[in-house]
Amino acid sequence: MSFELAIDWPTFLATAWQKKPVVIRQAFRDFQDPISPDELAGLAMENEVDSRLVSQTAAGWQVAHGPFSDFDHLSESHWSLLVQAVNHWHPAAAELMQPFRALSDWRMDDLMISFSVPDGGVGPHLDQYDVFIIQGAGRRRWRVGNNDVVAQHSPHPDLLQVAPFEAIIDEVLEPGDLVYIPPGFPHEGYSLENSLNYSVGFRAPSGKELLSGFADYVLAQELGSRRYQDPTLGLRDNPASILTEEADSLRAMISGLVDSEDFTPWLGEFLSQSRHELDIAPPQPAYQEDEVRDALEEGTPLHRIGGLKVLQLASHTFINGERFSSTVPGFLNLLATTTEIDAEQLSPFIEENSVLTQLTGLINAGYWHFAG
Ligand code: AKG
Repeated sequence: MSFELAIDWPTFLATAWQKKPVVIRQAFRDFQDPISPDELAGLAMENEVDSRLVSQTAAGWQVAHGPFSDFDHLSESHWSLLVQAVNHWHPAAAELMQPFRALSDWRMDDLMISFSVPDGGVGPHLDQYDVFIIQGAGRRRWRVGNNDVVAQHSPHPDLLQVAPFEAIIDEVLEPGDLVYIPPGFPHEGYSLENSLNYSVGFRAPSGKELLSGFADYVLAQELGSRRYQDPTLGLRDNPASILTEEADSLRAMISGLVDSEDFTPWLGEFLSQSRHELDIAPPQPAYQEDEVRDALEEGTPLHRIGGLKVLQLASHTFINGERFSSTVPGFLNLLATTTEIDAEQLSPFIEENSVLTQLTGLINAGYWHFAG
């Protein structure tokens, strides 16, 4: 199943992206849910899948974390089941991410799917990332407030909410409608009936995440061992003072590392790591190169596993935190741009031994698999 998103991207980027929330009616015409509530519940029973059940009871807000063994105790209203990174585990649901690739793979986080019964929701909250919430089956009322500074509180240790807010958007979404919400805009969704919602999230790293990630790389690669030097040291009036030029030299030692040629490979490795567990299942037994060639010659397409990040920066390609290069122009570009590769697309490259070796390695790592 493929999804066609009716959106005018240039207008959306100029007027809404990171600026204001908007509702787009019938963004997906004749929307068909790629997953059923039962399948979603099944995923929430799996150990590897991150899921939670949020409910509102007479005793207040409750949160339970998956994996769940059953859902028999649930009432008919006031709860939502939320499953993260469904695109990693459910190929049909992952297709819903495709139209949003227009905004870049590196910013895309995951597809969170919620199933809510009447009055189900996680309460008023805000996120630190951009989200497109698509309405699947059922109808849900979405309220979105302005991005004034709003205090957050925890009605349950695992739930961060904001106080009631005045809505700038207050609409009931129907299947195929979408609401886009930039970071920091409070929002809440309440189901009018049993409903499915699909949240396509775009996450941006914070300065502290970047700094700490780069610091880990500096340590792992044993970079930055050169020590501060001061062969022109003079005498000073105040022995306690750190002179401005000394502080500047010390700062330059840090910025020099960031400005060095090590930054680019680190950035590619860092950004190509997925935040959520991947469904990596290396084939047993491993493929031999001639078996890969035979399968391709028979026309079997290759699928990339859901959520695997394949990014390109400068002359490098990064796959799941690892840097790759190839002497065959176009091969890694094909892997980066296409999530399903047919044998014909690979045919210009596959006669190269280095390509076959690299591709076989990636298949044996569990990153790509033959369809079927
Ligand atoms: C979000 O993705 O930010 C949401 O608020 C969705 C929550 C839900 O689907 O209940």
